[in-house]
Amino acid sequence: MSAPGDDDPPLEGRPIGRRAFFGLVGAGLTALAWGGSALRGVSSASEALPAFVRSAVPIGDGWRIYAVNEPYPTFRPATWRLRIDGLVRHPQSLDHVALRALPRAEQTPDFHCVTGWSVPGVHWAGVRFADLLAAAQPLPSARALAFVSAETPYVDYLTLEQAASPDAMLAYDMDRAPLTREHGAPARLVMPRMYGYKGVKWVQRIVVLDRANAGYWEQRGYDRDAWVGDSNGL
Ligand SMILES: Nc1nc2c(c(=O)[nH]1)N[C@H]1C(S)=C(S)[C@@H](COP(=O)(O)O)O[C@H]1N2
Ligand SMILES: [Mo]
Repeated sequence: MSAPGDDDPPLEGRPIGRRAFFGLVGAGLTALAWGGSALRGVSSASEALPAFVRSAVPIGDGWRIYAVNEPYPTFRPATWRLRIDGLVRHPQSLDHVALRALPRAEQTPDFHCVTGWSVPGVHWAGVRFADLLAAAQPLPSARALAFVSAETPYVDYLTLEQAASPDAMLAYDMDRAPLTREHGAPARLVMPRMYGYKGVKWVQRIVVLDRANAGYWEQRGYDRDAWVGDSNGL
């Protein structure tokens, strides 16, 4: 990560709409208003740069690509599976087709990295956690989710209450195209009101737990949970 910025993004809304996770019904979730759309292209110049250059410089449309253990994981559609296990009645193993067959959610929030850069109006499509976890049936003792990246050792956590917020999702499309490799293909966590480090890329496993732990950057000094506008920003 680059040096922390002095000008963190302004304070945004505090957590909203918390409600009992497993009481959510589809109608209640989908009735919530989501942002409008924004269609943005991928910078072709940045795509042509080798990965080691892209990780060091802005890639033209505002994004910096972060990884802690290169090379980036490779998505192989034939063999990729998303595992959902831990405190669940029915552990799941979803391929990318099954993931995309789940109820689809979309939103267009701004993206904020705690080091001071932001990308306005990023369109995401993916699956909300009530829908993603429905078949697994979390046990009554379940309180949190661990998001395990294929890029070890990157892991982060949400409480079930946080995961139930209407803008939390496992995203598979960014700006109306499948996630690119550097942005976390085929699935990444999106939690727009928290800083970007909560957004685990290359998610390959979700473990249902009885409590949340400190995530990768939280173990290295950043605030737990990191609501935008509310982090120490180091
Ligand atoms: N697996 C993994 N996920 C990650 C990171 C990382 O290094 N590895 N960096 C996080 C941070 S600090 C930010 S700001 C965003 C950046 O997203 P981008 O690389 O798609 O721009 O990814 C987050 N998710
Ligand atoms: Mo970040």
